Amino acid sequence: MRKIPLLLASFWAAAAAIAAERPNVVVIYCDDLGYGDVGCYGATGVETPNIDRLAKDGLRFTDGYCASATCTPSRFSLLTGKYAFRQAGTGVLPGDAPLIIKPGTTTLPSVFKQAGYATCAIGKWHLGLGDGKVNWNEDVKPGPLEIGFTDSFIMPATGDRVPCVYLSGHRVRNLDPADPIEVSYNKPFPGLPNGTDNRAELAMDWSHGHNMAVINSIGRIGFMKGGKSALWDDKTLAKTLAAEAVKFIGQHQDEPFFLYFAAHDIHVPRVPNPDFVGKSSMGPRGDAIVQLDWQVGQITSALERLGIARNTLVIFTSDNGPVLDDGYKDQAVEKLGAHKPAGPLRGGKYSKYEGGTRVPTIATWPGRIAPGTSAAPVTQVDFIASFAKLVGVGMKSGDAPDSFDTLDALLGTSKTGRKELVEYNQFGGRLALRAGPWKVIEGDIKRDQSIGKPELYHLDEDIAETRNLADQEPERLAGMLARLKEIRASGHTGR
Ligand code: NG6
Ligand code: CA
Repeated sequence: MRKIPLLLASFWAAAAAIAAERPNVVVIYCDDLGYGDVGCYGATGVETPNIDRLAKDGLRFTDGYCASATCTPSRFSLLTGKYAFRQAGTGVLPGDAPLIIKPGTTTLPSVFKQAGYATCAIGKWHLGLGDGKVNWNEDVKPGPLEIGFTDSFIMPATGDRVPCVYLSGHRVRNLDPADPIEVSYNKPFPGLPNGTDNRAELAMDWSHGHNMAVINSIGRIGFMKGGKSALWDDKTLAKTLAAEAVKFIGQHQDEPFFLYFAAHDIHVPRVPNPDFVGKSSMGPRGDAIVQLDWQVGQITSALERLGIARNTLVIFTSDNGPVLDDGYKDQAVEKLGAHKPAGPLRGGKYSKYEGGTRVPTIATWPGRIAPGTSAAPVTQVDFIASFAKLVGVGMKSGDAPDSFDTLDALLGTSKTGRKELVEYNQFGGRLALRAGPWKVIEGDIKRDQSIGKPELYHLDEDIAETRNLADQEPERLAGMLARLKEIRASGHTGR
């Protein structure tokens, strides 16, 4: 036998040991949950014991980021490791949009699949489906199953966008072929109620938008006809998704699995189950947080009951920052009280400030991640490269072009994290760059012309981004803006 140099041999042994761990990985991806919306991040007006327990047993990040201040681009980046500004058409999608991740792309689930994992997507999808006009009455594909998931149970877009049905694998669940589904985002179906003409009869009034189809007495975005037996029930949505998660975990308890649990909460329309109504002091938005916490409890207690909690890494985080009135009159503003949805941060969903993209981020892996708090900057764009490392899968050049392996920071063994990261707001195509404590925000851009002034903040001294230091630090400003230009032009940053 050829002699293997000692150093190399021990490197291989270490790599094998890491790959051999093969923990289950559960990503609990919340919708519109703000930095200050849960107990362990300072929430008042609502209690979140299950989420707080994850933080107590695991690592709570003070500087965890999603990739964008809205849903679709954040999810795109999470699943592909690519900044969404690099691909046109990755903004908030209508419910009839084609799939924006090309089958064959290396994705977060495909990495786990390659490592032999069962991989499942449950909940909100919002990344498009099909490759043209979808026929909801046939196999709906490509979708999650074509980009690396072995199982899926999804809502096609959002709770407020048609079609309001679940897709189990390729098929609309409970569809009666005699009552086929038609969807349109520009033309109403004659004779069906709409949110403007039938406003007085709505169970929840809208404040802006959400006046097209009326489904379950709630106005939605987009028009839909048929599929009556397949419609979801808003009140049981969370319970349905949690039950699917528990089912998947039970079925795969004896093999490694990756579960992407994309909760609908706390996105609009906020229609919590009667079990949770009135359980916060903040009306439906707060009650939806209680419902979200309950779902977390369903997942963690299933892991414990099956004796696999110690072999499971749970990551809890959100797709973008908080919003109060997002188009329905659900008292989110009126009943807010002292609660601060974005905690100390400025802005929220749709915003270029920290409230848009800095989100609760918790990693729990009993026995493997030491409990505590970490100030290492981490971002969801890095999940793919980091987990590829964790499960011992190599990636080709060009895969996940903005994803860095920051596994050590995610597991808490390094406090370094990202040296720089991009925060993206699809509105105006603005980018922000955080490097150490500094953050630069590009001026607004319209038709390739800069129409606003860039801003510069020192986040350690001014977490609320109240003092724009652009004029005081012209060189730093110029340097960071130049770096952003480079990041844009280079086509990749990570790998
Ligand atoms: C907006 C919707 C908002 C929400 C958002 C997407 C209106 C007036 N507003 O256009 O309600 O659906 O899109 O949210 O229709 S996200 O979390 O999926 O990005
Ligand atoms: Ca969202």
